[in-house]
Amino acid sequence: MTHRTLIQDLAALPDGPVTVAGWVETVRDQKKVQFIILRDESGAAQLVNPATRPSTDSGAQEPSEAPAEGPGSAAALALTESISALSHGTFVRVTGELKHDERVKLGGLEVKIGTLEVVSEALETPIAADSSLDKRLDWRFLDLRQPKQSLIFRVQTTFLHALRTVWVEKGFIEIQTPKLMASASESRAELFQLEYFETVAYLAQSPQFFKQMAQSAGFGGIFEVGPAFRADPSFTSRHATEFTSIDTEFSWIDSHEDVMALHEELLAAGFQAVADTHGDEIREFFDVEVTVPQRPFPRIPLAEAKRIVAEQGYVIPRADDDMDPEGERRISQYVRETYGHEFVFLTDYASSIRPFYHMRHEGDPSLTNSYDLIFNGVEISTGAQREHRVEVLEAQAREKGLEPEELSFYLDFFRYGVPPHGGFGMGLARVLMLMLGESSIRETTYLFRGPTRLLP
Ligand code: AMO
Repeated sequence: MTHRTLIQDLAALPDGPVTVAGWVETVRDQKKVQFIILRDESGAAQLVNPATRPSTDSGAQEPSEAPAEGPGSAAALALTESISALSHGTFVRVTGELKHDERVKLGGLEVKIGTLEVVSEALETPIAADSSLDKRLDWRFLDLRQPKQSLIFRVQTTFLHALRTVWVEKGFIEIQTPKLMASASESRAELFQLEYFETVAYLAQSPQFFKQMAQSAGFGGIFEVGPAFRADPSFTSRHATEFTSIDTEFSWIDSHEDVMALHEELLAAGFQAVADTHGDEIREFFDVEVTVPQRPFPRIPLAEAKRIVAEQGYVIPRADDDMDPEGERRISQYVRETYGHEFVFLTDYASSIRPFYHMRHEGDPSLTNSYDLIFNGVEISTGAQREHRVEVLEAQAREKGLEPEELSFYLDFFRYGVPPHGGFGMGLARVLMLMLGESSIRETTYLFRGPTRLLP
């Protein structure tokens, strides 16, 4: 392991010898002095070298007369030359003397370079600050070197860690469900099919069936953070063909109210951790204030939400009665103005627009015990109580045009005893996009996959 001090830790060290390593962000090569801004994963620092230039005087020193070390030495000359030749992005290892100096804008400290080792040289960067998003994605590894970009994934780490802490404290089990499946679990329309030896397989659209299986297995509560695939040909800012889904499912619920309560608890913990750990940096880089959502979040039945939006003069142009993105934006704005909240649960979706596995209202089968969670104008999640009575489940599947034979492995989960249960699925990149005020999940996905993007 290279012995090095992380740049963020320099501030706490006394003046003296240090080793730092990272990549060259800028070089300022002046006649008498050279400055390098060196960056590593933790921050940036200024390195300085008093330049030693080859003498152009006629009375130049003979090499034999040059001092063995220090200013004017052959080593000093070589160091100056190698700094002049540094290209942006080159990875270097530097030993030197740390000196705290309030006059240095960057962190109030500086490292006077003793030795500089070029570890890996960089070609000229193909992207610039004003490159298009598509070009930045082509060169994602270079794009991610910007502190603003890597902050997104540090925020993601903190967010997921906070969620995991809540689940683990509740005794939930983390599972990994297969991504190769023999059937669809959501809509057949968005299914990736692939050759699978003598048959075909499908990429999992969601862990839906397998997270429910864990309830049959008596696990009580489970969670999974894993990939989900949708053969969705759209190019919107919120759709990917592969995305990370945050899923949970748990037993002995009375209704979707219990699912929403866990959902609120998880999000409040996640936002609290992000605000505590990264609030200042997020303000600096994204100009956004991360606020911890108050619980309970507002809840509005879908029919009521549509009425509110219609009163504003917006008629949702959809035959299927669902909300559309503009409707989501408008209801979110209404909730912000009325309740001062960034989140809203839209509840009681019509059975006609929900999957067969959603439980329906006791006295009104036209409605389901389900919800969508809208955050700052965009749907981030769907949750529901599940139908656990096998004969009802079978009837609902048939009603949706599914053949119970196709689903027999899933229906079996309900034939051998299963507690009432529910859960939700939530798109990680969407949460991050909205939390950070970004305009697309392409920015908040490590490597975005869309209909025309399979690289890098
Ligand atoms: P749903 O299909 O609504 O529900 O998906 C849940 C959440 O996953 C995210 N999401 C997507 N993110 C990026 N690109 C996509 N193409 C995409 N599709 C979905 C969204 C969405 O809200 N099994 C249910 C969940 C459940 O009931 O537990 C399901 O998959 O944030």
